[in-house]
Amino acid sequence: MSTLKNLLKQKIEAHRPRTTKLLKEYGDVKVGEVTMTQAIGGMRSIKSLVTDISYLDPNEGIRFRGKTIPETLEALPKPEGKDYPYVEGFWFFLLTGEVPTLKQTLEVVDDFKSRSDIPQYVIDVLKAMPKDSHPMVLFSTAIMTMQKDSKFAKFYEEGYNKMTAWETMYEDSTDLLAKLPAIAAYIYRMKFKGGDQIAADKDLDMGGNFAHMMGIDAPYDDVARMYFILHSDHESGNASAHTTHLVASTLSDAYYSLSAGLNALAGPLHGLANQEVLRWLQGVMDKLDGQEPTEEMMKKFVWDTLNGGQVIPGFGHAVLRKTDPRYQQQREFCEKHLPEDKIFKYVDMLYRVVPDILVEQGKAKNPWPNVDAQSGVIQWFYGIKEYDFYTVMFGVGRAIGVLANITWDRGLAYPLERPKSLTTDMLEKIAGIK
Ligand code: HAX
Repeated sequence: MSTLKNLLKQKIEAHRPRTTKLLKEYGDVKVGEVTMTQAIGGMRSIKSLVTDISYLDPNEGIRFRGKTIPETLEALPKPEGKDYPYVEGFWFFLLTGEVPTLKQTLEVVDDFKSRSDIPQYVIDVLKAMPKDSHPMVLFSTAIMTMQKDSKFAKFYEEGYNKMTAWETMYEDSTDLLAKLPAIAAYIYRMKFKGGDQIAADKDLDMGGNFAHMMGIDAPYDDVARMYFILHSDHESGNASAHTTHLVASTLSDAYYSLSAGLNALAGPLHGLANQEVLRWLQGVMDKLDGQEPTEEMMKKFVWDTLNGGQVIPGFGHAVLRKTDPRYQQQREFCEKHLPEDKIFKYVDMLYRVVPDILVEQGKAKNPWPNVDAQSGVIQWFYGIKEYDFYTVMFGVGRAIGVLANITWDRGLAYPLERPKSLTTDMLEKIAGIK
């Protein structure tokens, strides 16, 4: 058994009694209450999910295993001469809560390499898909295609055991993660580079290899490492994480679950927002016909968008009430590597004008930028101008978080998810108006 799997086994076994005690001895203790607004309004903030992998504070932003983003990036081992850590070490950290040594990290790097080949049938299916399929459809389909190889599904068929079920979930999750960067790069080059594929370089780590297969030079390898880590996990309630968890709770395997989660990520209010930011900005630039927008012009575009009944992509959040630290991290990268970039300047201008306008409009509870406001700019700068690919890269990152979560879901034997619904009549009776 690998060091990571062995440590994970110890962690899961040590954690189980905590969950069992809470359930058996404190099962009736109230965690919170549900208001009418929450029942009708998308279950905002109802405390009904449990994860120890990350926690999202409305003001501070995300902590992975108790560490802020800067602390996480600082603590994890990095490839020599690089600014951002190995994604493989981050996977170890999310799963176990322990910062791996370089040796432990390199063991995961090797494990990923041994699992990273994409089956030929996946390529055949991708090539057979309609040419105008969205990259997220291709990505999600590629994952579904591989379900036939699920070790968890086989384990279930051959005699399921609740205590060891996490092991095959972990195996499926690792198989998937190891393959996702190559699948994503394949989709990109098939769809946008005339099918001119670049073979993986088995000497490189996950981030380095992704950059290599995309055909983009350094420091894009660091962009990939940063991007995958920043987009990985945002606790359990966001649509992609929640969907993955919900599907996994039916004892579906990691392939079905992740594919479903990615379909949720593909919505414009969620992961697709990063392509929408660039699309919106392109619209602004087209209207200006090459002219540099002033702040006054930008304000007008923002108001026009709001008055047209649309949201400003990249701003607002269901939980956060301050600027997203994932936005800040990417902004710092831009300041270092692309301070003079035209689109970065526009995005920065948006940062100056949008919050005040959203406050003046008085609807959005959080007027500040989220992760998606900044991420497209970096991709555009390094040559990925096909913005409908951006959510696929978000998806590779998000997979790290949701797969770690469903492995733990199995480890702690979380049950089938099944909230209760009411009718409008019943709500009216509860409100005392009927
Ligand atoms: N522009 C305009 N209006 C906005 C807004 C924005 N950026 N953000 C929120 N609002 C509006 C909402 O549409 C809502 O209006 P109605 O009352 O007319 O329905 C009102 O403000 C209250 O919304 P809220 O409670 O502040 O926000 P929600 O929890 O309902 O939604 C969203 C959170 C992220 C979906 C929302 O802020 C939004 O649509 N933002 C733009 C899209 C975006 O950037 N999505 C990516 C979010 C990060 C993420 O998940 N990435 O994957």
